[in-house]
Amino acid sequence: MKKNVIRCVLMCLFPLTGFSEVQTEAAGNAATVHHVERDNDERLAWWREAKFGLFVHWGVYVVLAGEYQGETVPGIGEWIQYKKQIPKQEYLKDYAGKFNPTEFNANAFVRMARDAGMKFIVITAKHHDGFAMYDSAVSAYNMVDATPYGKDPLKALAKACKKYDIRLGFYYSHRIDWEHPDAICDRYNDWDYNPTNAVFDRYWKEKSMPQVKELLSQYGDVSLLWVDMARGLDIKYAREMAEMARSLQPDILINSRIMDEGYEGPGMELWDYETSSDNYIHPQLDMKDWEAIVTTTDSWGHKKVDTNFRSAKQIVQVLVSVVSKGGNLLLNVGPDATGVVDPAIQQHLKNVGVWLDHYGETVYSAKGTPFSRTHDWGVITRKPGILYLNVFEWPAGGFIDLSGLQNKVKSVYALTEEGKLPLSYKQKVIKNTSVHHLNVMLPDRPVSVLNTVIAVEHEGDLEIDQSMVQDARCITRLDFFNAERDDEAKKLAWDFNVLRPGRYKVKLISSESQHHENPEWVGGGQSATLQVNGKATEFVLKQDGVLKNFNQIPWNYVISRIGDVEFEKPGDYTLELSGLDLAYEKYRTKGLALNYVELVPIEQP
Ligand code: H79
Repeated sequence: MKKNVIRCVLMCLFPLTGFSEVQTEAAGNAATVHHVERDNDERLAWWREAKFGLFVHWGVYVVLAGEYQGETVPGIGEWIQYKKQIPKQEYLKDYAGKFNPTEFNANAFVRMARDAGMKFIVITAKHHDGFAMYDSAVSAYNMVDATPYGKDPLKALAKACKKYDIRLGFYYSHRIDWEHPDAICDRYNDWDYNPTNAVFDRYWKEKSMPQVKELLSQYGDVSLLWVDMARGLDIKYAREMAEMARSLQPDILINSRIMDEGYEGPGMELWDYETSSDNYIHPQLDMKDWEAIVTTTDSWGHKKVDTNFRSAKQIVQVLVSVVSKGGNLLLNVGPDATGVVDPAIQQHLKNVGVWLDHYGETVYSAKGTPFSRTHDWGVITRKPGILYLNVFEWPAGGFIDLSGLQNKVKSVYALTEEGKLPLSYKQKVIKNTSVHHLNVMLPDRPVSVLNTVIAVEHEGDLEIDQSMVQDARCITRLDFFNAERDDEAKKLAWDFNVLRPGRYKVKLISSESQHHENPEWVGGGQSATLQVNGKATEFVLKQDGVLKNFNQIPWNYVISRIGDVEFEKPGDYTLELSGLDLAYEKYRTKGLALNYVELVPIEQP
């Protein structure tokens, strides 16, 4: 049995009938991140402060813009050549041959990122199609030699980045290349090429390595080498590329996709931080050095029909959610064939930037939440001596309860455009325990339509008692990653301490699967057992509602009512779920992706 228990207490501001002993042990965190010695604190320092960067997917595919021979092609736009098996010669002549982004303005582009509050840009220098978006002497399949544009947009971008003090990184598809006959590997170009005489090593030596060398020696300082889809790539290649990159740009950062996602073994120290799965935000809290990559539409590369724009509010919520989990956000835009980002996205980014101007201290240089649990009203970030409560759901009672902050609070205020707005608060120790409890009266209404930030300044070094799991509305969350798990027996258990007896509704909140193209709720219809202190009830999992999910756009949370429970008197209880087919693997796509169980008090008549 995996021992990973959280002790928690159900309580409320309303009259309590009693308290019992609370054990104060910190919850473990089921994060699957590998802590390899990576002597990289110095070069990561800027990245840990920056928090927010712009990802840019731009290539020949935007000339097709998601349409081929009069048909709209579903799915991510930059894969259109692969999906429609477009021959290399046709791709070159009909699409590269018509790529003329005369409206591309590198200065304006970098200003857009800067004004959105972003500190770095990562642009596709070569995506899987193999087309170099710069002036490459290695292959004529490039922007200068093969398009009517005839210029090197990355040169202009590098110059503009320097001018505006924005760091630059290059995305380079190191393994997949649909142009090169020797790049035979998983998802290769099997419509033009026959693998019989192909030698991957030749592609590697003739194109992949030399092009990365060009990018890292002809564009000034390059802060990031962003590689993708290593799947099956021999570790010797990853090592060779990382070593070359560091020899040319000693301070460069390399993301984890330089090697197989699941790879464990010698060489793991070659990358600096972990990129999570596309459009996937880890459920775990405060992980070490990771990055979420998130689209602003449903595609990375521009598509005509792709107008499902993320709002400024969604972007801000994703950003602070990622920061609350210790990560950085790399937010993608896809310029079109003229070189321009959709004005709607530009407007949203501008609004995000204005918000960050006023509230950025909850983001820049901030660390993840110190709590081992999530909160139902929003997310927490922190800096030395200060916690930031980012309030997504305005609590009905007009206050926030926060238990477990053991330090003496010095002041509580809302950040506003006019400065600090002091808020009244009370701090006390919960009876018969050593757990501190903070009650903050919120302003009458949200201060910001995008995200209101409440700062809690405290004395001394932060000390958290993880034993409480409750919030202002007595709703109790039992997070998946805090459960005691027995995967073989399909059992999850949480021990907690009930202060306020009564009847509670039990809701199970899970996510739709992260499959990008058609989100799907996996796990409905299964029957399982809910057990509280030995009293078991069966339930069948069904969808009783959905919650818009600010964490894992574009997948919803699904709510399932699984029963009611009664806590007759104060004391220790165990809640157990058994028989559920759960998704346990890292990205949690096979089975039910359980996020948390919620206990919601049923008002007594
Ligand atoms: O660059 C963006 C994507 O193009 C790239 N990573 C981000 C940052 C990416 N590479 N691979 N994938 C994403 C996932 C691959 C999905 C696939 Fe398919 C499933 C490829 C073939 C089957 C999606 C569906 C694309 C074609 C069909």
